[in-house]
Amino acid sequence: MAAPSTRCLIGPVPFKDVCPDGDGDGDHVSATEEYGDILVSTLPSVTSHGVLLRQYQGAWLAHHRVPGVISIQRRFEPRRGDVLLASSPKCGTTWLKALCFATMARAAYPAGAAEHPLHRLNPHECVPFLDDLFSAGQEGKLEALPSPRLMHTHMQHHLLPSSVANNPDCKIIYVCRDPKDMLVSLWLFARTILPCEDFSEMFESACQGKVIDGPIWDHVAGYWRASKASPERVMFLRYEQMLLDPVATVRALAGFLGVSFFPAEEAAGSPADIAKLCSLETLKGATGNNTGSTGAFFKFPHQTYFRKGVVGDWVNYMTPEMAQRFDSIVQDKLRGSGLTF
Ligand code: PAP
Repeated sequence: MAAPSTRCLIGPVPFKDVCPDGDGDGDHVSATEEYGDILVSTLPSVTSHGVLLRQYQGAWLAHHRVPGVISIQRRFEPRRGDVLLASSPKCGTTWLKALCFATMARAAYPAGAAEHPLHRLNPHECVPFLDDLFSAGQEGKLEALPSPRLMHTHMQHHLLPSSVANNPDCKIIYVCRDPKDMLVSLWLFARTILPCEDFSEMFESACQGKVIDGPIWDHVAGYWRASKASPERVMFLRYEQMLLDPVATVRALAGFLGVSFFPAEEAAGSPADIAKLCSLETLKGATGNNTGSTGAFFKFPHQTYFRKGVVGDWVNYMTPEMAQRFDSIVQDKLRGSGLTF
């Protein structure tokens, strides 16, 4: 198969095909070097799920990502047509990346094709993660991507630079999930490679909002409000609803992105092909997800991004009392927003 970067004039193309690992841009000193010790070490800190978190502008960010977030706020240059995926960790990021990539790039890469990039690459290798990229000083890699670019962030909405948050030419797709399932998924994921505390300890931190990229309620509320204010620019998805009807989700994504399926594509079963290609079952079995790892700072094996993918697994890790307590905290924090879990 020809290298996609030379074969396609339009994006998105798999990020890893354009910027193989280790291919740093060399133009910038790393943001960590630039802001790291001066600013970040003065911020309030806590350690949760094996990660040192710093409180920056109200959000609990991984220590190593604070410089990246500052750098995004100062330097990110959006392009017309950019699409930014946003999520709190463990809420369906990997799935959303796969679905949007497959939907947007379907002309170049038909979902039913055996050589589709999602068979050989992890979705995180197809869609760049801005927070890590900027922290590592590798944001220049983004310039090599043809438009429209498809990118991802874990940043809360209020942290986004205005050039993105208020840009009529930049769309945002957000996915959220029952915060109880998110917490369980996060704990199980983190402990695969990090020195994690007991679940009950992480739970206590989370109740105070101290969880990576949290507070969770602020994360969802920010994008919820933005989607209510500008539904044509900010799409708000729920993991649970996506699971109920993945094919309808694919159609909704395509419609939001302005690339609705043509009748001929519908007749050929393109939305269903995309949903199947991006299903947990297919991705779990893909070559690219059974080898290698992802992450500029922590290297998580690709397999760790795929587990059960169900609703309500919290029941196996939380007592009914814990669940009730957490639910009421979240409900309280979201009161008046119109958003409930
Ligand atoms: P990330 O933020 O670190 O990228 P993210 O992809 O958001 O992680 O979350 C992983 C969760 O999504 C896992 O949930 P679980 O631990 O409750 O099982 C994972 O199983 C689930 N997941 C990954 N890919 C898919 C998919 N294709 N369909 C449905 N769920 C998925």
